[in-house]
Amino acid sequence: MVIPPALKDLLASPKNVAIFSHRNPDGDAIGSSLAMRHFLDQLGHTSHVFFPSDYPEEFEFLPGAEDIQIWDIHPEECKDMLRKKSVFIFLDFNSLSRIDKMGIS
Ligand SMILES: [Mn+2]
Repeated sequence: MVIPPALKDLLASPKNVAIFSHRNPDGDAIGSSLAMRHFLDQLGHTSHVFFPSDYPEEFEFLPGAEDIQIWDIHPEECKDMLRKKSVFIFLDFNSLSRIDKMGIS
């Protein structure tokens, strides 16, 4: 994998990372978010995946799916966790409005 220099610099020391994807997450949102989480964790970072709304049951088997944070279900817990994050990664967005309520809180 080729990592852009600016991203490589950012991730040169351990970071606490939030990974976001869109409301009504589909397979590409879930797969890309969890893959990014596992990649970052392997590099020694701490990361969590945040979705505005829940994902379909058919994706529960994916490694790490049980640890995805759902804003609609636990907004206060999401806020507490997000306050500690210093790097924010957005995956599978064609419009930032799809972040829904997470964007205005
Ligand atoms: Mn998608």
